[in-house]
Amino acid sequence: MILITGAQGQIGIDLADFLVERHGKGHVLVTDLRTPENLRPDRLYDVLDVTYMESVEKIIEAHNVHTIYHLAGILSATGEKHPELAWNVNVNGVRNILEAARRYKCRVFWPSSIAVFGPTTPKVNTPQETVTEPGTMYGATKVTGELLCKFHATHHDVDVRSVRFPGIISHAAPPGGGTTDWAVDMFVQAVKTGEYTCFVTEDTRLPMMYMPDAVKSVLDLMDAEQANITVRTSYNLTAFSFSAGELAAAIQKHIPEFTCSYEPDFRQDIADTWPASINDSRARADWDWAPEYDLDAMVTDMLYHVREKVSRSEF
Ligand code: AKB
Repeated sequence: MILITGAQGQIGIDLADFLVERHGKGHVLVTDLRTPENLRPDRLYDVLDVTYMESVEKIIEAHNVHTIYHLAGILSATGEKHPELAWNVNVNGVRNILEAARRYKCRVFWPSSIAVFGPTTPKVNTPQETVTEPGTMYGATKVTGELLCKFHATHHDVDVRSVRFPGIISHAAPPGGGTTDWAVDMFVQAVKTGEYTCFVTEDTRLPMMYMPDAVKSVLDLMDAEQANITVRTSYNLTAFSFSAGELAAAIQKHIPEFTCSYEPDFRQDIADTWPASINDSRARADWDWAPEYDLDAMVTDMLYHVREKVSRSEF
């Protein structure tokens, strides 16, 4: 059985679709803190709090789990407001999963983030191996998680693989509590009201990726030959970078009357410490990583789907 933790989150919802399509409904168990209100008949559900080791082991044993997509986690903005929660869920969660993976011989995917980088990291074309001194608790939990992954891979032979995700743009599920959430909110407000007040400045530039590419990266990495995996902390990964102003301009090509204003809040301080662009040549070399969507293709597709959802009052 394949286990997904945090499956109701931004990545989990899309990843579950692909994994169910590929392996069949009976082979993918989606878990989260709560079961969703609208249960889908093509899903196997269970409740799992990854901070409890007993619960993690119980579910792995009961379902004969062999692969874990460990997505349960607290994002950067929420992590700054609730640092203890971020540490408990992100660090104790991944530690429990890795320890259980060692005992039950499971493969693991775990998402790290560009948040492992900080103010002392080179900001442009950030290399794979560089300074990781994050300025946030979220970043600290991701650096710790990466080191735990490397420890379990090298000392206990756990086949754990990871990528440092940039901001992810998706229409299936809204992000929750991230610093890059503006990139999704802007689409929804552009379609719904024609105006958006962005919480970072117009020239704030961050690495980003469209969800289909994020899902593809997870599948490609997990499909790669074990001998090709040379990074056991986490792979740098990106698709494109844009500033808030550039995204607004790209949306205005489709919705000319759209206006965007800028009122930076505490999330600006987080964004300012993150890279503007990422060097992901190692992922490209080791497992042929290549994104399919550029900025214009992503904007066109996002607007199509967001309009559909707004017309059905789903956003
Ligand atoms: C966030 O903004 O917290 C996430 C991330 C880049 O890890 N999207």
